[in-house]
Parts: sequence; C-alpha cells; structure tokens
Amino acid sequence: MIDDALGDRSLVVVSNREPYVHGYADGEPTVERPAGGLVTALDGVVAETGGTWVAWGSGDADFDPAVAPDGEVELPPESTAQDDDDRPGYTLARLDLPRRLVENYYYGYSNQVLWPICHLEADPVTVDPEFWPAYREANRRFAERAVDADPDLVWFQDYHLGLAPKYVREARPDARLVQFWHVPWPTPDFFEICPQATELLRGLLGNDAVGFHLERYAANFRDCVARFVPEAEVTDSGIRYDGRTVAAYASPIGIDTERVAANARSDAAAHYWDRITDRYDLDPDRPVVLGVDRLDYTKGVVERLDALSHLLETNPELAGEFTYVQKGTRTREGIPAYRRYYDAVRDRIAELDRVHGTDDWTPAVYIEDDVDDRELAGLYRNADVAVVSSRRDGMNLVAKEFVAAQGRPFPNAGLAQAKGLESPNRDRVPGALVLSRFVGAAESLCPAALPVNPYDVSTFAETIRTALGMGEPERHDRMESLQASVREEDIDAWLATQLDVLAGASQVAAADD
Ligand code: GDG
Repeated sequence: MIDDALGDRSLVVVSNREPYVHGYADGEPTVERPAGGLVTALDGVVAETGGTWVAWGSGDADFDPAVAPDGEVELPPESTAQDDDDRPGYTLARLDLPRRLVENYYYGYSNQVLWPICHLEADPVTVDPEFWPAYREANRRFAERAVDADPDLVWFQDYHLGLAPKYVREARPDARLVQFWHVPWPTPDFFEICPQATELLRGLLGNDAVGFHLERYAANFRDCVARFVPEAEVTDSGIRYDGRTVAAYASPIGIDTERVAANARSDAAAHYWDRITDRYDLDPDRPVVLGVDRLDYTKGVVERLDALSHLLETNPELAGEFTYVQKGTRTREGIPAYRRYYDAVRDRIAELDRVHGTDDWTPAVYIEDDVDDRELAGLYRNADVAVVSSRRDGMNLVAKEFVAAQGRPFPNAGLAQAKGLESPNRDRVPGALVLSRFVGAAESLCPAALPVNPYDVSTFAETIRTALGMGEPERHDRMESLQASVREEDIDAWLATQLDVLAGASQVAAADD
C-alpha cells in the first residue's frame, strides 16, 4: 500500500515525540518501543519507505552518544516495531533541545497556549513573553533537520509544529508538505484568544494540506484563515495562499482493532486483571465502571467523579452495587494546572470513598501502575461500563479501544435471545459505553454509545445508572453497532487517506465545500 502510494519519493515524518527512547541501564543499551497504535502505524510507513523520522530526543537524561551518535540512529528493520524483514528500516533523527527551550515551547506555548485554546478552555491559557520565541526557535530547528534529510514529502504531526511547515516551504518550495492536527480546531471567536493567531495560521499554510479528525474542525480552520489571514482567499476548492492551494480536510483517526482485540485476549491481560481484583479485593459479581485517562483537565475526570458522587447521593440503593476503577496517567507535570488537576482527582476519589464507602465496599479505586497495552486491554475487557467524559477531545482513542477489547458480540442478540438461542462465540457480556458528546469519536459512536454532556451532572449520573442497568440483549446490539463503526474507521483507513493526501492523489482540496 505504502510503496504504491508514495513511489520512490523520500518521506520525512516530523513529530514532537520520538517513537523509540534509547538509553542505558546497568551498562546495557535499552530501548523503549512504541506502545500506541498511532506510533506503530507511522513507524510502519517510515520503515517501509526507508525515510527519516525527526523528533525531540525526550529521553535526554539517558542520552548516550554511544547509543545514538550525533543524535541520529539508524534503525534496521529488526529494531523497528514492524516484523517484516523486507523493510529497509529508517533513520531516527533526534533533536537534542536545550531544557529551557523545551520548557518554553513544549510546556509553554504548545501546552499552555495552543492546547487549551484548541480545547475551548480559556482559563488555563497562560501567555508568557518567552513562550512564542521558543516555539518559533524549536519549530525552526525541527524544520532545519527535516530539510537536511532532503525530503520530497514531509508529514508533520500535531500542534507542536505549527510553524515548521512555513520554514520547510521557504527552503524547499518544491516539496509536498502535509500536517495532521490531532486536537480540535476552535471557531474564530475562540481562536482570537491566541495572540499569534495570524502568524500561526501563516505557518500552517506552508503545508499543501492540513488534516483534522472532523469536517467541523476543518471548517473552523478555514473560517479562521478567512478572518485572520487577510492575504489568503478561502474558495470552494481550497485556500489560495502564496500562489498555492492549501486543502483543509477531515479524516477521523482510528485504532488497530485486531491488535487491541488480541491484546484483550492475551494472558497478560488476564493476569493483570487478576492482580487488580486481588489487590483491591474486587467482588467478581459487582459491576465495574471504568475510566482510563491521562490526567488532563480536558478529559472531564473531575466531572465524572462529581457525577458518580451525585449518583450515590440520589440513589442510595446503588451503594455496594458497583466499583469505579480509575486508571490515571500523570502527564505534563511541569505545568501547575496539571499538578492541581492531579490533586483534584485524588481528592475527589478519597472523598467518594470517605462519604459513601462502607466496611465491605470501596466505591472508587485509583490505579497509577505503569501498564502496557495488553494490561490496559485487560482493564477494558473486564469493565461492565466505560465512561469517557472529556470536556473536549479531538477524537479519543480510549473509547474505541474499549469497544475493540470487548468480546465479539453475537449478531442480532436480541432476536437470538427472543428465540431462546445461545450465542455461539460470546465469551463475555459486552460492556456499555458512556461517551461525552464533545469528543470527535461521538460523531461515529453515538447514539450506540450513550451520549452525555459532562457539565450536566444530574443527567450524566442518570446515564451512568442507565448503563449499569442495561440488559444483555441491548448490550449486544449496541456493541455490535459500535464494533462495526470502530472497524470501519480504523487505523488502516486513516492511514490510506493520509498516504493519498501525501501522494497528492486525493482531491481533498474540494472535500465538502
Ligand atoms: C490526542 C488527542 C486523539 C492511556 N493510558 C495508558 C495508555 N493510554 C493510551 C490509550 C490511548 C492513548 O493513550 C490516549 O489517546 P486519546 O486519544 O484518548 O487521547 P490523547 O493522548 O489526548 O491524544 C485525541 C489522539 O491524539 C489521536 O489523534 O484521539 O483526541 O487529544 O491510545 O490507550 N496506554 C498504556 N498505559 C496507560 O496507562 N499503555
């Protein structure tokens, strides 16, 4: 697929995070391999083309020139995540960025200006005069490294790299540049909070195409260009800018469904679940409500805990009837708002247990283990209800992974049960999914997933109660539909679209206008 689309053009992927973190432990070289489906998918593309991946060398504490001379490491095929020996492998070009620069461009501009603005959160926006120059400088360095690799095609990932396309364009007017923006894009009325709205958009317009999960985000992007970039012209066939046409296109990202399903069936998944049930003394007959989140204020974890607390206050008969399991991952701890959020989550869980817990029932448990994808799938598979309640989220892969980790539902289970038939390949009653309306995934997963507004605490609580009480036939029917959606918009479908756009084969410029 990849060779067909890109031919022998040389590809450079540019992302903030690196796919492999090399280091040393006990005198031996170590490598942390990519975990998520996205990194694995991108890794496959770069490995197949023998291209270059440019990224910040975030493992710099362990950085050792003997492992990665000059910040570059050749990854032969056997050392990438792929198992196909015909791939040429690729070059991982690491940027060893100074700590101060990282603080200001990554923890600063990227995550205290762009991240909150894209998620429609005005309060956490912090504008510091050092942030923007650092963002510019970091983007310049990413761009320089990409140009060094002499690319025909450059594929930028995400919001850390809003200016790099402009810099690469200046050096390589002939190259084809594409960017995928993994978070939402806000309306012009919100985006104008960004003090550098125009410069940032001009940076992104260095691309030939900019991709978003939803058409709504792409439309917001076009509206922002129309409002803030006077020299650009937004037309039905794309954005005319600097003598070129730039497309804003929609392409919902998905997951590797087979991989998640296999992870969920693995021994590691079962063992991890056994460990958790032992450690927290979970009663096998008591349904589990699950939340899996990076502890980020956009993920609506506090709103979810408030809804659970409201649920128990207003429905005392539910005491002892379920356990809430929160898997949390600390994130961006260099930023005060994230440290406060972590404390707020821990406090809410402790309060839930103090107020509602009894001698033989703990309403909520908090897990902070470092788990791999198979162990995580063990949590997904054993949950009776999963709740994803982001205040705003570009797509949300946790919702899709939960769906893929459930046993295959029996087609038309309601009918089968009415006829008294057993479901032949069912190994477990599927879980139910409660999903915020404000995540990209809601577009394809609701109403089969129960939609919620995380700000509306009483209706949210009521929806969790509905999910807990959902009967087996309805669970099967809903899960059947959810799995069909997740399979249809999977990582391969997303990748195929990106390769078309990179190759310039797709008429994305005219999409949906
Ligand atoms: C951004 C956008 C968009 C989580 N905890 C553990 C763990 N995870 C993995 C999940 C999932 C990933 O992290 C989280 O992905 P999300 O999509 O939910 O959210 P973001 O990190 O905010 O991602 C988002 C995405 O980009 C892709 O475009 O969907 O909207 O915000 O894959 O499985 N993995 C392991 N242990 C954990 O404890 N192994």
